Amino acid sequence: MNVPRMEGVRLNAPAYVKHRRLLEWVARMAALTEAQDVYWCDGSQAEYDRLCQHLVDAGTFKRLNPALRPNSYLALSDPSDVARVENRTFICSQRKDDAGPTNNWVDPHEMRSLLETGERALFKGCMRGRTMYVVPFSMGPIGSPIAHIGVELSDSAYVAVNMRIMTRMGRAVFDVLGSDGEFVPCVHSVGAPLAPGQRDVAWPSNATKYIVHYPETREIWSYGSGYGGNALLGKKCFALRIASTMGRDQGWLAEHMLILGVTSPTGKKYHVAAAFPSACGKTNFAMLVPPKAFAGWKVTTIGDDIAWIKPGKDGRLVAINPESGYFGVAPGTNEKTNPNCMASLKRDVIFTNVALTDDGDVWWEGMTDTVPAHLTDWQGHDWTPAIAKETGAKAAHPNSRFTVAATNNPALDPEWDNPAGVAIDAFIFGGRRSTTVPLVTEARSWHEGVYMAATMGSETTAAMAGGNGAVRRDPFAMLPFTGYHMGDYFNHWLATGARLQAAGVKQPRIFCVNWFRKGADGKFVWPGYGDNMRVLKWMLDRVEGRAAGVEHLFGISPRYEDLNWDGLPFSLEQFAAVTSIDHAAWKQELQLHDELFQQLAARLPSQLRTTKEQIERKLAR
Ligand code: SAT
Ligand code: MN
Repeated sequence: MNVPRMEGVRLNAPAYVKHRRLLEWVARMAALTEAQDVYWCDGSQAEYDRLCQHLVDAGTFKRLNPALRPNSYLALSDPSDVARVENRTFICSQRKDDAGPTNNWVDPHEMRSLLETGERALFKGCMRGRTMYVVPFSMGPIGSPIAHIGVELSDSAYVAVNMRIMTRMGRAVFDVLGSDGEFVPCVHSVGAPLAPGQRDVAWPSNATKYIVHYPETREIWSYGSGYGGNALLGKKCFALRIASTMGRDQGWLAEHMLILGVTSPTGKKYHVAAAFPSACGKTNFAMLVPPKAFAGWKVTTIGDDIAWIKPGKDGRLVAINPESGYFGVAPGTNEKTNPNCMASLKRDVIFTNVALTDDGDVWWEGMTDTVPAHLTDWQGHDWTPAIAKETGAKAAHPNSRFTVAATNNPALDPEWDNPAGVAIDAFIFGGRRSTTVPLVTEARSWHEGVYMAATMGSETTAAMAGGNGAVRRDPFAMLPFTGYHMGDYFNHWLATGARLQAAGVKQPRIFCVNWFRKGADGKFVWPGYGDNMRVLKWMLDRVEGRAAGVEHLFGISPRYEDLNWDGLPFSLEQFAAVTSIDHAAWKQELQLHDELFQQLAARLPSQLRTTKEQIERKLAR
């Protein structure tokens, strides 16, 4: 085959790459970015080890004490590059209306001029002095009918090694791609070209950031950040923003959902997909350890962040986890809140922005009851409990993260890698609300469930730059991740339910939960974590038609006596504190629903308006 040539740079493509369009694109991007050289990742362990050593040599990684945390590293980012940047995230569809009012939109021509074609385009020469890594990856088991392929070009070795954990990355992807397979092109630069002889910094990045999606041509361009979802483009950019538009066009769903398996003591297995905003406990829920009173129940993890859901052979909705690792929030993770996660983190981990102990291990707020006497904090400064008390400085950044392979998880579901996916029995939607929203509510119909999910609110967290605890509407936990008009997205969900019904297929039940109600003392009332099993079991019993509950304003909830309280002292008063429905608060809540509906009015499905009117009528009585 005739391999494209480039001025000055060698393409270095391995002989097994037969995809002409891909080769031409890589050559074009290397020329645009003026990368110093091009390296094709094969995904091998030897390559991973080599790149990690390179990152150690560059000062980006610190190797942790191998006796305490074998084969693990700590990266400290630039203090200005610590979370997803929602206000710098763009959906550049041809028409502004298709991006909708909840997305930042820029005309694609204008954006291309800014990034690629204009005289001072940001990507021109942005990789000078750096290597361009070609990172081929499959979102989902390689070859699965639910999976899709992407190729990320990045000038960050940190991205390459994280992508190896988070996706099925490497040579096998090219076998699936063949000479003409479909892939989503993803271009990423930290935006920090090096002049000849210029010394690099440990965490190169740029104050100017653009996280850009072209939904029609299914392209991703990311500039200026090296952190998480801004830079690991398989995750939010592809698996949610681009995939949600693919799903709309092709009749499937790309969702911000964990997927778990639950096996009952009689051996019956259920699969549940649950949507929560970032940093609201998806990883903990996906790895839940049932309390002692639930002996015989077992929860297993299929995914902790994203679900791709397609109609299976029998018409039921089947889901895969498109990822192969966890990029989870470290603070608050400990032996009590998530023992399976702590076990997963024993070795082979990349930690980012947690604190370093004096013996070369990691620590974060909430990891242990006893706080170490001295640490190096996430900004590389001395940290002691006394300093923290005085300045409020956190040892670990609130959005500090671990990257670890799913295969490290002792609770990994045997089906997690099954290309056919697992059939979904129930959907759960949950926000972080200190008031108003009850512990659990079952929707009486698919459209009532869509209403609940669509109007969900949540207090913002450190996962988003600027997150400060204020309540915002976060429909389906997808506000920052839906790649098209949110009204169309609601329509797509309604249509999915209607399709199931028309095919005579049982629709998954829909539930709405809130683990985060607070008491007058400002503390969480519900114990959460493993005790969420109590609520999960009620939901599965509802699916089986054997649990009771009461109907109220907007759905069905359990009474005190409908939940199993074995082993948990939880009073009726406490139960009331997490389940009460305050009519005055709900009147206000419905005004917030109304604000969202007004914003989306042009494309809002009428069923949602009707559902809202029904609730309002009941409230007025
Ligand atoms: O988007 S990230 O992968 O950085 C984490 C999140 O917000 O869920
Ligand atoms: Mn997430």
